[in-house]
Amino acid sequence: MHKVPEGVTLVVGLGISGRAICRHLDRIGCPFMVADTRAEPPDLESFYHEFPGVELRCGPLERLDMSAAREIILSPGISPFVPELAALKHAPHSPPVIGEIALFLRACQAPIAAITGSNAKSTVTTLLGEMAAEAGKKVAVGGNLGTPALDLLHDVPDAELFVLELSSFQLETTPELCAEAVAFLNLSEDHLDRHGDMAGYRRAKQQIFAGARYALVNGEDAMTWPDSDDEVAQIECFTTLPPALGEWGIAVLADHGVAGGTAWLMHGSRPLMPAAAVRAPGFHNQANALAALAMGHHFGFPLGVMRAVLERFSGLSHRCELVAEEHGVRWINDSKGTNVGATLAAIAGIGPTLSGRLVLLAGGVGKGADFSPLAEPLAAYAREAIVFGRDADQLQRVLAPHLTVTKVIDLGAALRRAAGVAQDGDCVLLSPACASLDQFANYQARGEAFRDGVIQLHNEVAP
Ligand code: UMA
Ligand code: ADP
Repeated sequence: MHKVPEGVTLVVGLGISGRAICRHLDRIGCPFMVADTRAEPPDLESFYHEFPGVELRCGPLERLDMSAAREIILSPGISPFVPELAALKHAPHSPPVIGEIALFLRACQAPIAAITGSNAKSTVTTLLGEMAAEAGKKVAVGGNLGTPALDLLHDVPDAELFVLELSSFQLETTPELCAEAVAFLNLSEDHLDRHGDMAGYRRAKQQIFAGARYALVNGEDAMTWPDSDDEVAQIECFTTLPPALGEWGIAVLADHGVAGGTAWLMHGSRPLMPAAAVRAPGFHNQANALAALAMGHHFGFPLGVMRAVLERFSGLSHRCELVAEEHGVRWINDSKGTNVGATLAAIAGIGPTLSGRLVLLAGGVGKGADFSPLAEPLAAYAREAIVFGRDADQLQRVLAPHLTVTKVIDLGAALRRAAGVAQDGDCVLLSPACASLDQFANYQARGEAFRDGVIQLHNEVAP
């Protein structure tokens, strides 16, 4: 068995975060070595180039004696509950095990705004980051989205505010975040293969509240509320319903001459902006806008500045993104719909707007989720579901009693089938409700394959 040398910090994981951990340790002059449980982690060559002379051990952790390490720092993709790491907790004099965000906190000097939830994290993080920049703040935006938190310390050394998207994996290994403001946006099934069950998944996300001064939670989703009020100094909630005093919500205000009135985003009884002025499409993006407004308000950003951001931000790539509209059929890329909750939001957002029906493309790695909540909305709005990837059989079993389901081998075959069945007024929607990793490098690669495939299909049929 190989032994981690006495007093050396062990970095576990050689992905994006692992490399950011290494760069940080390098900068602060802390000796470290790296382990990755995979036999061949990706892009080894660039690691050796960036960190010449740093020891790397690949393969199962059981082959590594970690007991003499000074500290063990985990990447988010590796669970602190794997037996080799869990065992350390009970051994006397064993090294502390922390995650990359806990390491970040030791060096971070500026306030933190942290955002978690099963869906909408990236959208709200981006919106809040843009609001901060527009309000003249020197802001660093990243975490689970874009630049890893530790790299932000180096890239934006004079940051006045860190806006961080944090996943359950990152929060699980962060005991005391102590953020200035946090948002827990929603909770639906995801990552059950890692956390075991919903209780474990929620427990990890609840760590966001530890020591927070201000917390924003979802008034319509009690799973996002903290278990104990003691953890947070001030709590507010957002909702898509008319708000009570102090809440952030949506209300229809009477208009002279307009039947039914106009929907407004509100703070209590104060109208903030017409809901239709939020440029990102769909009702769910109005909820996201409210969350960003509430967080921005806490930091004192002017309403005019925040409105300007919401009026111009059209949404991130791979989230309900219109790729093409040909022969009356819309082709929408929602490759970031990697869980059932996101796909439900896409169906609810797009289905009612169509003169035709949805053709849903779904499948990949289901992460232990229950697909049955998809059946009812698909029966209401879909012409057909075309399923592919590792958990296609499971999707087919759950959906087939409710609508036509066709199983195909991959996304390319799904696109060809969709082109054959879609009719005028329909929308072909890639919103897989699954991770992509069985057939693609990541969700971006899946979304790009969809976009390229759609363009190719249209070139083939063009006269
Ligand atoms: N892995 C091993 N053995 C190891 C280390 C990792 O098998 O020793 C596997 C993991 O199980 C995982 C993959 O390698 O399947 C990547 O893990 P990682 O910790 O190296 O991941 P990074 O490349 O550092 O990327 C992570 C986030 N990925 C995960 O948490 C799985 C990225 O979010 C994030 O952008 C990046 O850090 C920077 O912070 C991606 C993601 O899918 C978008 N996140 C999940 C989500 O949003 O649902 C949580
Ligand atoms: P995350 O970073 O949490 O994955 P994103 O902003 O990247 O969040 O969006 C992920 C998926 O969730 C996309 O498919 C998007 O269309 C969908 N989505 C966005 N906002 C919401 C919401 N408020 N509720 C449910 N799904 C949403």
